[in-house]
Amino acid sequence: MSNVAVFRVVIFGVLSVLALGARAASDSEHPGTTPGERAYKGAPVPEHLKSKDVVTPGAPPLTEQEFAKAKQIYFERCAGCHGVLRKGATGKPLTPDITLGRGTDYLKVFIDFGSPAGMPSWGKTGALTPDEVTLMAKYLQHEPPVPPEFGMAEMKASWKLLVAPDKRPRKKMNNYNLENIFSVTLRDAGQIALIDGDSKKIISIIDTGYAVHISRYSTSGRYLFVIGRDARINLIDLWMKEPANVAEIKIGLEARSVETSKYKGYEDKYAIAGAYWPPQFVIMDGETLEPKKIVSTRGMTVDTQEYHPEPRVAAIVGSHEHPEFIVNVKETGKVLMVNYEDIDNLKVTTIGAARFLHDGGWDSTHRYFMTAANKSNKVAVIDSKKQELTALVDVTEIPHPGRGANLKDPKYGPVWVTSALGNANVTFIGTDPVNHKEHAWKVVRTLEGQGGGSLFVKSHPKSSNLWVDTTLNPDSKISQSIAVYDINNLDKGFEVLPIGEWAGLKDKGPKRVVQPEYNRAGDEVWFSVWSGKEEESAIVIVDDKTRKLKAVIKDKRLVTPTGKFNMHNTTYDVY
Ligand code: DHE
Repeated sequence: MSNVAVFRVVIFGVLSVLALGARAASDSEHPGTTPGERAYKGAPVPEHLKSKDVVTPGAPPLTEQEFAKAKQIYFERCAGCHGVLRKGATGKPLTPDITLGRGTDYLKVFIDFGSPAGMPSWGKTGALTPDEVTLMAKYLQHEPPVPPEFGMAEMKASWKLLVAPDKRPRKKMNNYNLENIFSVTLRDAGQIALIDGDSKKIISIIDTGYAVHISRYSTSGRYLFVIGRDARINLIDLWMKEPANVAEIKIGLEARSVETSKYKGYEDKYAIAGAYWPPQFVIMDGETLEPKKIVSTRGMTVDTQEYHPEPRVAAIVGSHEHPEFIVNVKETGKVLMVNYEDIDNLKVTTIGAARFLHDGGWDSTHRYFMTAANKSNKVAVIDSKKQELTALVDVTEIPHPGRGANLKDPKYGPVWVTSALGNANVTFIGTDPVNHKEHAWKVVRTLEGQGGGSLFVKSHPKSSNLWVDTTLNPDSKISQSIAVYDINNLDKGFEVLPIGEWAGLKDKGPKRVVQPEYNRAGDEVWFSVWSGKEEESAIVIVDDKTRKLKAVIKDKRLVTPTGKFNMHNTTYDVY
């Protein structure tokens, strides 16, 4: 299978519960792909299983136990691509109006053998037994069970104000240099590690949500917000002697994004979180997480203008130009600019972009939000000042920038960079419509990286390096190393640093190298070396100037480290 085909399988078809700690998948499930790759699309949050079951007339009969088992398999393996309601996302729709017509035998063949469009061969590879394949073929002809909604009453019931604002310190009570603190996702532990970037020592390990995902900071840098895939948000007060949780809430059954208000005059005032299920976002008080306003994202798609019942909320950024949150709605392909000046009379500007909006970040001026519509192979440029779409830039297969990287291209001026999951391209887009008008919003340069399966790129205003990971590449040599380019000599190609090897881990493990992140000074780059839950992992720190190994952080508490969020760089959008 070609590299591109492998990545298609990985990205669009593969669901696994491994990285969420439920069940280990054997390597034979998808030859040539690592468990981490299989895990990437997995979205199995157990609470979906509380859904209401409907047995559909005309569909093959199933016992209660069979229905329950099939439902579990569906949520663990299929929902990430086909959607909880099976209306289709990156995978095809699988509602009974389609599946009943196809019938059990047809569906069995599809599940058994997969498709070139990216459906994995679940039966052939042994991931599902023949009985399970038959069960799923029957189950798909029934109405999709609908997980429960999660409104204000449920949010309020889950909300815990552990330390009220008036009981919190009035000044910083510790000696940490907060500007250089890192919040590190310990994905399978459901915790974050707070690491002091100066001493490189773990300050504390703090319990967070299930399969914890990302961290963001309030504008003052005092509060840390962490979101788990189970839609639990933890608010951590970094001024306490021992930073700890001061509030907690669940905003749905499944979520990925959290952000804070950044506009002048609203610093630390609001937080927002976006859910995958139910499809909605919620604005909360920034100091207590008290939920204030919930907004559903259900609605019409940007292109064919059909109703989509499950448009998930992907990346959210806080605008610097207006008192607004900018919210990516994935399946409808819309970017919402949510004005928080008057929450009771909420104004939302809806910008049509392209379907499958996922991740993204600011250009260097913090005016333009550059965001990937990944399955559409486009980067949307949103002008946060004028509140409009500036451009939709065509890129190659499956852009995945994280927040992207900003740098000054010697030939084309300021550019924003993304790598890709589907191929080795590292794509530069011009971002300066004033002094480099002819290059603005155009792909000005495409470098060939180590391979596909890249998740994150990173640079820093003080650095002349551009770092590109290849975390999900099926070749372990590539997934365990990093490519680094000299920005002033881009045609020279990249140097490869064996970060996984430098970690010196005792277990064999996958040692995937993921998400470069700079320290406050911009002279060190931190990488996670991400192995399995039972294996040793590490953080490897490289000197940015010399590209030599500077330090390795190893600790038995560092279980499956992935994202790392430096306080200064995250708060001020330095990347
Ligand atoms: Fe993420 C960001 C969704 C799997 C690590 N991830 C994001 C964002 C979204 C998202 C929408 C943008 C948030 C924002 O900016 O507000 N991620 C998803 C998924 O739906 C997906 C594909 C599958 C899933 O079931 O969750 C997924 N993500 C992963 C991983 O497997 C990663 C590699 C490891 C992990 O810790 O889970 C992973 N995602 C990250 C990281 C960021 C992120 C580190 C933030 C990058 C940054 O620099 O801001």
